[in-house]
Amino acid sequence: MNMKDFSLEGKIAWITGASYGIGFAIAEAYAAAGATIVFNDINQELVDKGLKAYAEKNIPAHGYVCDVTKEEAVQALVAQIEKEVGVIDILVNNAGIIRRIPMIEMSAEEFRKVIDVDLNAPFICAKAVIPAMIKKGHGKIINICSMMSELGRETVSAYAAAKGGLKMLTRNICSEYGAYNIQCNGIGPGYIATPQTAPLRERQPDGSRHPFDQFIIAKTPAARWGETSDLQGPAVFLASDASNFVNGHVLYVDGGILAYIGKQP
Ligand code: NAP
Ligand code: GCO
Repeated sequence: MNMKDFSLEGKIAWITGASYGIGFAIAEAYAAAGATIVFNDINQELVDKGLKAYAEKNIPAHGYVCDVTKEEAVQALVAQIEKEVGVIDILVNNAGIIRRIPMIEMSAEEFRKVIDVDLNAPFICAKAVIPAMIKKGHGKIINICSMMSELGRETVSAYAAAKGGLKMLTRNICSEYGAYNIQCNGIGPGYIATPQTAPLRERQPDGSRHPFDQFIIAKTPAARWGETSDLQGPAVFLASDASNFVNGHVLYVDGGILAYIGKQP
């Protein structure tokens, strides 16, 4: 065992939707492990916000505007990255949205939008990078799954369907391209404190914790929300040579939620 197996020196990592949040934290860890960071976000304002944030961390990131649901735009972006930075070694499908709407009140269009970003886009981005990974003789694809890859809950039907599908897309990429030394795995974060979950953690008018906040604390053995930093080590492991025989796996980083019935009231 050589600890250099955990290094990302000389690798080019593209993390989608990584101007902030989980994607940004993963990119920060990859930079610390030696990778060159490429990220995209949906508009120039967010890309500029990300470039500023990376610069503040002394990370020379390459930022691009791209809506990952648009296949032609993604194909063009990958070609531009290969020309300007180099062939992508590591893809993290991080960009995602959620719409919390009771299913029978959700329009088909709203459902399709979540599926488009959270499931179709990871397919589009993986399809765009795999040919060059095959030529290069290696590649790492990491899909950011969710507790909702395993569990349902009220109001997140589209998101759960997408993240459940993303778990199976992860397994299928493993199955179809493992022979080319491409490893495709998932990370399943638990409940992490980011803008996406901010509405679930808002303090109540009386200053008390949000009921959902209290619920998650009771459902998590660690009795706390995750921080984006909790995902950094697992993400580096799955991007590194240390995980070259790990494929088709979803690594849950959830503080134990999936193992726990929940604290008695
Ligand atoms: P976030 O704070 O909402 O960040 C998501 C990022 O993706 C944002 O920068 C967002 O841009 C970008 N994005 C959305 N649609 C895009 C598109 N079509 N093209 C390009 N970029 C796009 O989310 P997060 O909490 O960091 O979560 C990141 C990933 O982890 C998501 O896939 C999420 O489902 C997953 N996850 C989160 C948690 C959690 O508890 N936070 C737990 C499990 C899994 P905008 O700001 O314009 O939307
Ligand atoms: C929700 C939350 C979750 C988290 C995450 C849990 O509304 O239930 O947003 O879905 O984002 O996916 O793993």
